Amino acid sequence: MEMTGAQIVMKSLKDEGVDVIFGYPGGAVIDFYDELTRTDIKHILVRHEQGAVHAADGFARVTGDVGVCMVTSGPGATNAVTGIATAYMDSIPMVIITGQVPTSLIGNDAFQEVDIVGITRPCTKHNYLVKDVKKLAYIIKEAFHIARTGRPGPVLIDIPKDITNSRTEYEQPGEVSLRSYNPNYKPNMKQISKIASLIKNAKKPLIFSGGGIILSDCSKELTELARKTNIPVTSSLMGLGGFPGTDDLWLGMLGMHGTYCANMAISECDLMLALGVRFDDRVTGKVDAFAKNATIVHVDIDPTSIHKNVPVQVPIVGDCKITLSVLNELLDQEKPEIIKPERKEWLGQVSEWKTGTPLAYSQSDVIKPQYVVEKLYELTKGEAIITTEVGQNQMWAAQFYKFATPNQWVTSGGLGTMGFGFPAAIGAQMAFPDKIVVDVAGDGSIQMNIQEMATAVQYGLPVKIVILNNRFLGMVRQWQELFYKRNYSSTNMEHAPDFVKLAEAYGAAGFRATKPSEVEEVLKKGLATPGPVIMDFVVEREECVYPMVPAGAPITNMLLV
Ligand SMILES: Cc1ncc(C[n+]2csc(CCOP(=O)(O)OP(=O)(O)O)c2C)c(N)n1
Repeated sequence: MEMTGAQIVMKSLKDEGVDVIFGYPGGAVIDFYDELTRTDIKHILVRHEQGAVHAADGFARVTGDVGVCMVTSGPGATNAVTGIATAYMDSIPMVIITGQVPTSLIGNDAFQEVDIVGITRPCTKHNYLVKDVKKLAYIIKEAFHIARTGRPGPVLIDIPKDITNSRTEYEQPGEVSLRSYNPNYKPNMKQISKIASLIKNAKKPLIFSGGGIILSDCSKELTELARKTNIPVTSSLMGLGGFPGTDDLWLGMLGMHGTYCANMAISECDLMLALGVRFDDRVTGKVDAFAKNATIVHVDIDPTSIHKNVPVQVPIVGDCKITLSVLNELLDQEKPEIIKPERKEWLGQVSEWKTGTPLAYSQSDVIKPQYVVEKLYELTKGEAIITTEVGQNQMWAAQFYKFATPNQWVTSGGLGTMGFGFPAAIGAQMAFPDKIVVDVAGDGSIQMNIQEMATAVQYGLPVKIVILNNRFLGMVRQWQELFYKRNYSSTNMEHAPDFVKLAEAYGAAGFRATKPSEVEEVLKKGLATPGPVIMDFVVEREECVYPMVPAGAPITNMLLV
């Protein structure tokens, strides 16, 4: 059957199982938008292209599916770049469709022309400029395949306007086969038996789990392994929720704002099982001092991440889920007492660190941000999907909300993008209309994409925003306090909108708490109010996130409360 490029795009999206896309129209994509009305694909019209990409990203993070967004050429495409880089850094499967000027005008400085393929080459897993409408269907299929397989990531397809409205005989594309791209899922069996014997002989073993555990959907296998072997677990920011935050073996997050216990344990362990992690500098601190007594096993789907930042003794390239299932089976063949020793000394030491130096903050007559997160955890019974902005708000959410399940924690870990949380929450809420979705925000970050309030209102998405309002760019102010002699250069944010009125201006509800005694009441009211809500908590201005490891220091050098 003959079809236009625009029709092929819609058919291909349907064939990939896409039922929602986030986007913003313009001349170069107007044919797609025209065609969209003849499909049952739901389109969410955001207010800024960055919002569209973060929303598709949030959708992908909570569902594990590919998130899809569509933006126009030129400024539409460049506005999307921050979102694309955010997804790339956190390995999130996404397909971004951009419009492009007609093929004949490419390179002519045409109106709204930009080389988005060139611009996004370093921050996409792969990208395409479509030059032939006959290849369009296959390219889309390939893009989805690349986005969701191996180490997932964003894939961009740039489609010139003439390709969109030219016609071709449509043929269902065959299976994707790429000579140069064959991710290796199956781990080396010998290496896995090596892990089993290392576990048997280790006195002080530790599991360090990362975002790979969430992406490969193996939280169950990880939990089984830890409980079967009595090995304590810590994780990176991206790994939160991969292991139940309420389990006795859970030590909390490690790294710059990790728990005392996790940072001590990683420094003292003799065996580290690093699963789906990339050894970010926020985790390792000074690399030479990182886990220097440990034999490190590193399992990752991406061969280029192995030995990249930290030398490892047992590298395993493969899928975490397959690796852990095989390892669990192997361990089951051994006597239980060998596999699950009491580990009295090690677990005793770990528990001493944990109870001796827990996450702490002091109460006062001003609202403490940590208290707000603790109350939020209590009132949502730990079951909400939590997205965050970036800064202190993100770290307090990571520290004080105990994530029990994967895909419940949505944060920009790699790029650290302010303005991510709210649109990501919109994407998450689209995926799960009946779940409670809360964006924990700073007063600075929320102003970066607050315009999406109109989107939330238009589509009736009941996202709740909890602003920890310190009238500062808090995290930068904290660095200035601790390392720049309190020279608070350009971090004062006293001039902000009245967030309650702002919510109302958009047609949403707003509540404010200024005293600790009002926190619970405002949270209860905010959570119970239908539709989108802003809850503005006027918190202690100069509260700091602790523990804190100064940048580049060994992670045992923690500044405590
Ligand atoms: C787009 C972007 N610009 C700048 C930064 C640098 N930065 C990191 S944290 C931070 C402060 C965030 O302030 P706020 O949103 O008020 O949150 P708080 O730290 O006070 O919780 C800044 C400016 C960033 N991460 N992202």
